[in-house]
Amino acid sequence: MIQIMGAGALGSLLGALIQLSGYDVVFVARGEQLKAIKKKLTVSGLINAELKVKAVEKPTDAELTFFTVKAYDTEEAARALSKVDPGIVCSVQNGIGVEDVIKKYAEKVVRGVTSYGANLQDFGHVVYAGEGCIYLPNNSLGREVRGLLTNAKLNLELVENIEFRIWAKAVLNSAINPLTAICRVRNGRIVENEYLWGLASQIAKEGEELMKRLGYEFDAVSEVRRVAMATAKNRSSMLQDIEKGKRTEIDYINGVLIEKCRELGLNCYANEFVYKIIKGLENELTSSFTDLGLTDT
Ligand code: KPL
Repeated sequence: MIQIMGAGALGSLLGALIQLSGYDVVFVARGEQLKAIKKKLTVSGLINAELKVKAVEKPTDAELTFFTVKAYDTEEAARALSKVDPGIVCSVQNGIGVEDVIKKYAEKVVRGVTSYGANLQDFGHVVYAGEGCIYLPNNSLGREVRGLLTNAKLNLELVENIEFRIWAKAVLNSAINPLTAICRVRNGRIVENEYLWGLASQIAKEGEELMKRLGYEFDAVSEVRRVAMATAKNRSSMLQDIEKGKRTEIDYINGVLIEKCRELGLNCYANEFVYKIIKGLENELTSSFTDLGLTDT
């Protein structure tokens, strides 16, 4: 059994792709999303499918659990997993440090990074916006995950430099996500709109400097441009959160970068600027938080 812990946009897409490959999948969700996928899960975009899925509120035993809850839900979801035998827990979340929280509650934890693009169009309806890859560390757990999914139509790649990829993804997210969320634009506009590109490049440069200090060479400005254009039509996960009036993952992306920059005495003004705007928006939009449920990354 393959389990999806947090069947929001990304989780639902991964679960659907795995189930369509013939695997037994259980989707753990909450609230409206749970209600909807109990009836059916619709996938549109790069593929069109309607699936009858096994949808539950509480996690169950599994051989492999994909952990796709929002970064801020990590502790609560990991605690829930500790009540069952989740098998290998594979986090493909956004943000830095989430795997350390899961490790407090689960024995076999592996941190991956994904570039799959998914948007939740409506509860129970995920749009497969971009084919991507799940990068896993080339260690015994990473290899085990790949072994369990050999027949799945899912791009899985074992890499030697997963730490680099985690930081690189966070830097990409730090430049694309807040600006798309603040200006309510799709990813491509970050490059096409010269004012936004000026800011995005500044944020990227701060991330690049930080990564250099951590020992990683990363051409962040070019990569932000490439990823924003490759996902031009995508609405970033932070934009989707803001549009739904939900909390965002800013603390686990720009927040962590800012903390690390301050620790190392590096400039991070552009990151601080967008961080404060997103926190301000969160305060306004979510002053009546009703749903802090398990959602997608
Ligand atoms: O990871 C993403 C996100 O939206 O969280 C990007 C790469 C920006 C794609 O939308």
